Parts: sequence; structure tokens; C-alpha cells
Amino acid sequence: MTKNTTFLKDVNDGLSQKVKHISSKYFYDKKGDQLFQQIMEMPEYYLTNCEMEIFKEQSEAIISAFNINENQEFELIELGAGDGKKTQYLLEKLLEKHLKFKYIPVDISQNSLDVISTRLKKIFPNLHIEAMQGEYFQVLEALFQSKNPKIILFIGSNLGNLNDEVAHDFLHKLSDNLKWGEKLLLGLDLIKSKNIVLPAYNDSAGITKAFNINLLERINHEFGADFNLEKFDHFPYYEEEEGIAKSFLKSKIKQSVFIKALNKSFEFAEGELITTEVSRKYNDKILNKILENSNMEIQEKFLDSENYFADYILTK
Ligand code: AVJ
Repeated sequence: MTKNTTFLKDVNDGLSQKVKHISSKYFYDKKGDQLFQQIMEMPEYYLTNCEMEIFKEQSEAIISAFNINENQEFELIELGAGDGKKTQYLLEKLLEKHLKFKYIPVDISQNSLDVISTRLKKIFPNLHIEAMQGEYFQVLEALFQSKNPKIILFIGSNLGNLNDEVAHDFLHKLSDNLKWGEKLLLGLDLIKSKNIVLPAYNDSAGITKAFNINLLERINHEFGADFNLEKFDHFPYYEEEEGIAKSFLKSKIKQSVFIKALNKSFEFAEGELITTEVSRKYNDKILNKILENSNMEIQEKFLDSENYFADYILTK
């Protein structure tokens, strides 16, 4: 199945459920990529700044924790590479130390990979970079064929978009493919109060709203749907006890939407929600629970000065 037909099938399945949902992985078309870049610039979206600070201030210590054998070439594989601005600090230090490595950014968006490759080649002419487009595990399967030791980067709280069961399966599967001593650097947003988390998903400039609504615009473009973008609202939700930020699209009125590619209409009640994103916030306890019996454990944890965000080194 091509990418586009998977998307169409997921839209059909998700909108046919009693509780409607569409996966957040479909946010990232070209416009979605741009809107996410803008979200990261919003003052309310603390995640990026916090993790940026960790990489800026603690890259040296992170590299020590990697326990790299200087004589052995390794592969630094980044899942969901984004714009690479955080990783840049790490790459700079690794190159300074003349360590032998290949940097392999992996992303579903070819557009993101093109941007990051161009940027990094310009900044670091000596960097050995080899971008790979695709879904994480498809690409990883190919990458795990090579014998070189691996360090996996999965930062930016991207794991948070997976529900706990999927996150569990993801980390266990990843661990199964790592050799003893190999590391995963996992960047996670931490559980904290609603007055900090909720605004991060509801910025006052309305960028997050546009990002959420763009999903409907994308369905209109790609599948000839007639979603009236004015008739849906961005609806963010977070409770500290649960620790999961959620985004919904809320139908402002009772309405029917036709999707040409499916030759099918979908009914929305007034106030009905489509779940479009979950962003799980973590603490050591939740992470350890997910890691139980995975053969991977927390080796070290790097925090920003506010203790909002953590980059964990997990070791097999
Ligand atoms: C890219 C998954 C980390 O969940 O915080 C930002 C995406 N969604 N604002 C997140 C996002 C709404 C982001 N991640």
C-alpha cells in the first residue's frame, strides 16, 4: 500500500469509530512541518527550549555516558530528526573529539530530511550524514543489518505521541535489536502542572490551533473532502493526575462531511470530538514501568534548570 492509501484507510477507520480519531502522525505535510517549526518558537512551548538547554550545556556529559570506543566507528541514528537544532550541539562535540561516526537522521518527512541535511552539511562539512526516509521500524530493520555499534536518539518528546501500550512495544522492540551496552538517548517531557503544560498546546498566537486544523485541510486537499475549517475548533486538554496532554478537533455544529476519495459522508454531532493527538508526560516511575522486562534500564538522566524536561540515557 502506498503512503497515501494508508492515510486514506486510517481516516476512514478513524472517522467510522464511535469515538473518532485520526493519528497525529498525519499532521506533518509540508504546511504541518512549517507550523510545527513555528510552534517550537512560541514562548508557551517550553519543551524545545528546555531540551535545547540540556544539549547546549550537557553534551559533554551525555557523550561520556555513551561510553564510546574511540577506535570503533559507530552509527548515530536519530528517529524523527526534525530540524536538528538540538542534535547540532551534540554533533559539534562529537566532531571536536574526532570520533568516527555516521549520523543517520530518520524521518517520515522527506522535506524535513532535505532541510536538515542541507543545514548540517553547511555547518559541518566533515560530518558523515546519510538521511533515511520512512517509518521508524522499516528503516531500523535495514539499519540493524550493519555490524557497527549504534546509539539511537529519540528526543523531542516524540515518544509521548504513542499511547503507553504502543510506547511499551516500541521500546521493547528497539531493545530487542540493540546489543549489550548499546544506548538509547530518550528525550521526554515530564509531568508537571496544568498551568504550564496546557498553554504549550494552546499558544495565544493560535499556531497550535492552525496545526491541528491543518489536518482537516490536508484531508480536503488530498482526498477531496469538504471539511468546513471554520466549523471546527481546536480543543486542548490536560490533567496533571493523568499526565497526558490531548488535542481534539471539536465540531462546532451538527454537520455532515463528504470525502470524495471514499465516496462517503461522515456525521458529526454538535460538540463531537475527533482525537488528533496524545502527548504523554513522563516521570521515572512511568518510564521504568514501560521498560520492565525490556533488558533496557535507565543509566543516567539529564535535566534542564527548571526540571521540566529530561533526556534519559537508557542502556541495554
Ligand atoms: C513533536 C510530538 C513532541 O507532542 O509536544 C506540538 C507535537 N503537538 N504541539 C508534542 C506537538 C502540538 C509535539 N511532539
